[in-house]
Amino acid sequence: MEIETANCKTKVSECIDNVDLERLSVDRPLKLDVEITGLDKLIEELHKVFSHSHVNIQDVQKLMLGYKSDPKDWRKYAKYDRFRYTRNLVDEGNGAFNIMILCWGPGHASAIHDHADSHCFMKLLSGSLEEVRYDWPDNVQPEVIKKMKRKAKRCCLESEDLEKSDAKYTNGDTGNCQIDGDDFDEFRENYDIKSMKEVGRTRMEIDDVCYINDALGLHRMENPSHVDGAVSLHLYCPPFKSCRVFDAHTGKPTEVKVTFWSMYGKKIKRVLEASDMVDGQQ
Ligand code: 2CO
Ligand code: FE2
Repeated sequence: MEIETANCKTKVSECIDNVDLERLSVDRPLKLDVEITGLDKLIEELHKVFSHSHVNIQDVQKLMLGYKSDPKDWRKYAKYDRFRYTRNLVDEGNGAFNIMILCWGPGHASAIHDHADSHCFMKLLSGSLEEVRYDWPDNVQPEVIKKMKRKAKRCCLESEDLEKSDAKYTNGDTGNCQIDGDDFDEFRENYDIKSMKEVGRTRMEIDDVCYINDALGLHRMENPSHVDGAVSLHLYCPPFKSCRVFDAHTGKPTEVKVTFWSMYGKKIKRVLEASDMVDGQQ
């Protein structure tokens, strides 16, 4: 099935029946056939797109590309912290998605993280950012891959035809269908101490748009400038309240809450919790 028909209104693991996941990464240049005049207009258009039950990934990307960053549109949301990047809620998208502006001070970076089975669209509004991609560590798997393995197992049991189990998405160590995703994680609960494997780097410039989901891997974002801030616009579908961060040296995952620094342009009063002590936002 073509990328154009991939539905990003659902969690990534819920669209695997219809989508060739390798094609979810849209590298080829998109034709720019829309011009969006202002951030409010972009949000209005996104609401229209997400009011349908089926949402094309490329349609969302095209809309985000069609908007040309103008600081007067987003300045009121751009609130920085001295120590780490901030997440500033702009729109709750009727619950189906959310839109936020992230502010990265000089040198600020995220931890390596997943996207909680959601679709993540990102557009650079100011400065520049580097995206560093990683493979999942051997001992941890995203929901989408677990689901594929369960599906492959069912398929094996039904037909006894190992060929059909799509070995690409089953981990070779499982001997194809012997152990399903959850058992497999338990089976290997002792971590292999291995550094996370970097698989690519992309420098984002103003108005660039990129997309990631858990099937495509993990990433960390970094503002490479020691002088300038950077501002990015993010759309997540569905919205999520926690995700996992990964230790770069061991691959060990930790579930962390994601929080907002401000909502609708107003700074949030924060109560310091133990979980705030986890290093960095995601
Ligand atoms: N996913 C991170 C966050 O929402 C930002 S990195 O870009 O996806 O905090
Ligand atoms: Fe991210």
